[in-house]
Amino acid sequence: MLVPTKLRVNDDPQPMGLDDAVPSFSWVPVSQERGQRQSAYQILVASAKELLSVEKADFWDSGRVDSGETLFISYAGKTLGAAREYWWILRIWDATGLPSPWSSPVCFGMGLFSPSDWKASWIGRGPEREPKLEFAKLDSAVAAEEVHGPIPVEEASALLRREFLVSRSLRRAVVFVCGLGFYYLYVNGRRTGRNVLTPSKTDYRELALYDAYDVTDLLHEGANALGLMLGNGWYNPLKEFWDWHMQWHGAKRAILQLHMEYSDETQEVLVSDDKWKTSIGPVQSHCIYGGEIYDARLEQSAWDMPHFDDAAWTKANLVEAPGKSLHFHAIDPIQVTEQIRPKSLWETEPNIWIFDMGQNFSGFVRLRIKGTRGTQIKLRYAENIYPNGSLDPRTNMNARNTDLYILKGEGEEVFEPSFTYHGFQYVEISGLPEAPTLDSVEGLVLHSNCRQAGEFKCSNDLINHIHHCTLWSQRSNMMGFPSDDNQRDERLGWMADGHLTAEEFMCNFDAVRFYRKWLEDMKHAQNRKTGALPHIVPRSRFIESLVSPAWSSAYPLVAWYLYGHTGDRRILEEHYEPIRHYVEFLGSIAKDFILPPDFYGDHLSLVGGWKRSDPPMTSSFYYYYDAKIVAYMSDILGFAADHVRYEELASSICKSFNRTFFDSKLHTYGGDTQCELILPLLAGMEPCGERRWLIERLVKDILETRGGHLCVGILGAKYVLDLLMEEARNDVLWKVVNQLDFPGWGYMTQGRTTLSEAWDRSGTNNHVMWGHIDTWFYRALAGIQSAPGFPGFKRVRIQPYMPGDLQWVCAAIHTLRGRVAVGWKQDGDSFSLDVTIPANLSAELRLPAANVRHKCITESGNLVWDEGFQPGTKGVISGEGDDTWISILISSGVYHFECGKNKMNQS
Ligand code: RAM
Repeated sequence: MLVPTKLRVNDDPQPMGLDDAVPSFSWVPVSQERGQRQSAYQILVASAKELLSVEKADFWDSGRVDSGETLFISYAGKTLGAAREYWWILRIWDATGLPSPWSSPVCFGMGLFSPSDWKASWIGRGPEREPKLEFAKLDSAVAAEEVHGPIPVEEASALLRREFLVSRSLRRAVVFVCGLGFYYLYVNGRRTGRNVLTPSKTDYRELALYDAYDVTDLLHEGANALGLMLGNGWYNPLKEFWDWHMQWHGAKRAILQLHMEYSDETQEVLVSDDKWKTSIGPVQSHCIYGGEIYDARLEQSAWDMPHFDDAAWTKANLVEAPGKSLHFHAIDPIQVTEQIRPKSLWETEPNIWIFDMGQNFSGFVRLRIKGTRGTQIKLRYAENIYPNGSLDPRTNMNARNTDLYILKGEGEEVFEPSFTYHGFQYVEISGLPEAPTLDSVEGLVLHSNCRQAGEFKCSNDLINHIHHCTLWSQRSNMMGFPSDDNQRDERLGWMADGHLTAEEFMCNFDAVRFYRKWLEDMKHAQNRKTGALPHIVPRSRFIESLVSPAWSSAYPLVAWYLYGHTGDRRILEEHYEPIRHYVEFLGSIAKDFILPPDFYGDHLSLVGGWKRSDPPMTSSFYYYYDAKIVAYMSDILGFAADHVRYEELASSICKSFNRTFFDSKLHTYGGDTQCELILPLLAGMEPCGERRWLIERLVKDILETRGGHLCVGILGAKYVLDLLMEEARNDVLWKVVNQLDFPGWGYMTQGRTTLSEAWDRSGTNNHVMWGHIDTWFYRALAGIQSAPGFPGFKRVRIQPYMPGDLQWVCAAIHTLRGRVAVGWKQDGDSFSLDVTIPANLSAELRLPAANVRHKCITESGNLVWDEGFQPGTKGVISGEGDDTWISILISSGVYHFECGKNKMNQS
């Protein structure tokens, strides 16, 4: 039997606040038996749990739909109401026509779809109107001050409160809220949800995001109170970081709407308006880069409870909306995902203590402390220590990463900052009333809480270490958008860092909502007139004169990767036009299909004598790659004319590219560097007949000239992995990956717990942009791939590369269609392979012929391949030369293969 599990609406297991009138439904069918396929499904949607039956479902009964599809089934029932709650169930039929039982009911809550659904006003402490500049200048608050005079920035957190009466029995209450930069919402003194630094950063001029919480259980009949605490976040930063790092958008502000449905079927809506009152909070100063000053003496106890005396508070001001639109926060929110106990602790000077957390991460520590009122405790965070054990904050650059806590002196006090985060391994604490212990602090790991989707382990410690470092760099840099680093005064959505690691992210985490949000950010960031895209997203600053397709092409690339990972056509539909427009923009600045040099080029390359934008081919390579992506997209979407047009464009770019960069006498590209070979070969741009030779040239340079080392920057380092894997030269990558000396992943991660910014370990200790190596671990060493032509793992390919000196690999990817797992072990001449393929899917197993030569393969005891005994077995030999494999087709299920000497043959 086949049973549906993991029911999701819009990729969310329990959404609350959807502002999509046509949500989509997905599930994962599971079965104990092999080869089970779904043949049909039926979905019911109702306005109440009790109505979930075929006779009663009042919103949608899809009827029995003959289809094997399990993802993104669009809602097609009655119009869903704003702020309403719905329930759904599902049953599926297997290939024999046997239906599953109905699933358990799952709830989904709708949000506020249109501006008219919002009855609330934006409120805050700032002036009603603030200097608004015309588009071109809006990114410069410094310029704004020149025109309008000084702009005040309130450094303290803002408190907003409102009391109200619940007059009768409540059936359901849901609140929709956005507070900028960040907010915490309290209901009758209790914090709602676990989100921190919420909502995720956007370009606020365009878009802000609201959260939704079911607060039914927090309210009661009688007097109730709502409290909001607002922090500056990315919205209202301190002046010292204007304009490049952080852009000023206005004073803190919030909007809130509470929908109450009573048991007697009546409804009431409470909104943010000028009936709210405001004060400042105990957070005296705060900034993402700077840190936080918290004066516990200024806490106003019970300010978020009813009957609090707010006579000294002032009326909240009605203020302008921050930007054009307000949408549901449809991305995994930033939350504390793990707690870490410090590894060691020492005193560097009298009463200056250093805690070593043993791991570099994003977040902060929670400090437990007792002391007299007014005592000041300082916490400084950094990635490094000096040889003498004292804190080395140099990689923080201009970010102070310092928190200050002032005690109120009332028993044990607990401090963790509210509106900042730090990238660190060490925290220095001074001012403590007595010597601390390891229990005085715990580390709180903070990031967008995307479910971990990858598992990887193998018998090689170095590879496990690189995987560990990649995973932690990735976790440190998922902050509502992919950030470059987590400690210095950047932490920005640098687009190359994001696209170079997107596929690694998709192996390791459930990436769908995260990247869908980032793609929306990119759409908003585009210059609608010219089609140009910035280098950093989200960000309300755009310097159009700096052209960097290597960064801006994150838009086409990430859309394409996400489509490949999910098979979700809507991604293409939603982003096709702006991506096409971007390619047109590139065309408008090209001369004879060649672009001016990329602003950054192969960033942090090791090629001596290169300047920042080298190699010169970088931008034109991306122009070609992007045009190709548009050609693929248009083909899938059925835009035939566009398909022809962009294929032709790609071919014109390619010709011009080779005329400009290919040296037909020396038979190589540009200066014959690794990167200049990798880029065109990856895209298949090389002139006819040159491929083998160029690949050999690249391999020779890596293996012979450089003794198994790369000589590339961040672009080359990603694409060399994809290229050589495609070319079945995993042996070369195996050499590269196992190097311990400079330059290599082994060198950059030695003694560290995250990936360094540069091959030579300079810059920060935590940049994720080299992390694509992890994708190679999953795709090559474990061999888990989505079969080409079957986006979204609709069909799986398992093709492990088993180097002689690797004993075992154990890995899995939780795809949207279920968990694909591979474990292999080799011992001398024989190996075993365990494979799990989710129900409803099939897979092609490809085993390198070299590993199975003169051997036989059994599956759970049955012969499936025997070189001497081919007839009747399932394996087929394919490929050519060194790249030959035995191909075995399998359906879903759990398999155990053994490969060894031709025992059967001999018996
Ligand atoms: C650095 C960032 C980032 C990179 C840009 C070009 O400052 O940290 O990693 O993309 O520069």
